[in-house]
Amino acid sequence: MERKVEKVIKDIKALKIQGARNIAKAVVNAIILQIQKSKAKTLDELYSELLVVSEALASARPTEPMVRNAVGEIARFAFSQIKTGGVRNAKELREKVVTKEKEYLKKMDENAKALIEYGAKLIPEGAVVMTHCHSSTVTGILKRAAEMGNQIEVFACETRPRYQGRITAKELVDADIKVSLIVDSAMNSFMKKAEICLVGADAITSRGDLINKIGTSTLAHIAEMHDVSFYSAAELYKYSPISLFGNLEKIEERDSKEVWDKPPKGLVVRNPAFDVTAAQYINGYITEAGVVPPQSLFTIASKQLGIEIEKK
Ligand code: RUB
Repeated sequence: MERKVEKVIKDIKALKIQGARNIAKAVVNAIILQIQKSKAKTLDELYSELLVVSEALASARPTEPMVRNAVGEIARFAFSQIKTGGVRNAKELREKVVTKEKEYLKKMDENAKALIEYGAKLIPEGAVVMTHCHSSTVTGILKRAAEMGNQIEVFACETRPRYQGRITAKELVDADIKVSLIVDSAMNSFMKKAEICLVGADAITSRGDLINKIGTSTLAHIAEMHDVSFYSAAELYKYSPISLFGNLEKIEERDSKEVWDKPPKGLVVRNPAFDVTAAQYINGYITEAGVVPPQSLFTIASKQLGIEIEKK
């Protein structure tokens, strides 16, 4: 494997690259790099190399369907090109895979742009917005809302143990948006001031449940108690097709040292990275296809991903 690709895997594991979109983009770019540098001489060799690198990149963080959807799509594309004679040799496959991956990146950007417009319009004038962790999609929406003249105020939860909320706070301060960083346990106190909650998404199940940074479900439950609307900004590629077939999305459990590096002997420290927010707490998903209720996401996303339910 290319050194730079190994470095991408290391950086994803260490959260130097974080957030589902950033991870998916890094993965697609890493595949482009690997394939461009590939010395494979035959179609089989190149296809195997693509599968090996895809598997290594996709397993760097387990709870990331956006990555799995991206690598799955390119592997299926390469396979069909080989099987239908769309390519005659490794050179042609290399070129087609790279072109397809570049188109994928472009599509991701277009999706994000469309989604951000819908999200920005959804935020009430001068609203106080609560958010959690760091989602590039959410900060994109907040910055666009401010750009449109909406004088929003944001409360960002710090998001222990890795404090990704600080990334959000810094990004918003740099964009001249009024923002306060709060400890996670202050969620309830500040929810009273909020009009809307906006979080990102790592995975969405066929039931419309949301998997996002640990603490998201707490935020959603508190929002419900205070009658504050709760939205998740998620490209349709975050939909997890495996959930349709009864497979639970695996919740990543990270190194306990992130919570306490030298705990007393015998103490068990748990560190799940994500939690599940039931669809009933979610007013809507802000997607590139518009703001959709959790119950419809499965249908819309399946169409986009080309998933067909078998008719028996
Ligand atoms: C990040 C996180 C984000 C989603 C969405 O967790 O939970 O809300 O990934 O981000 P981590 P985006 O920091 O552990 O990766 O909208 O950028 O895809």
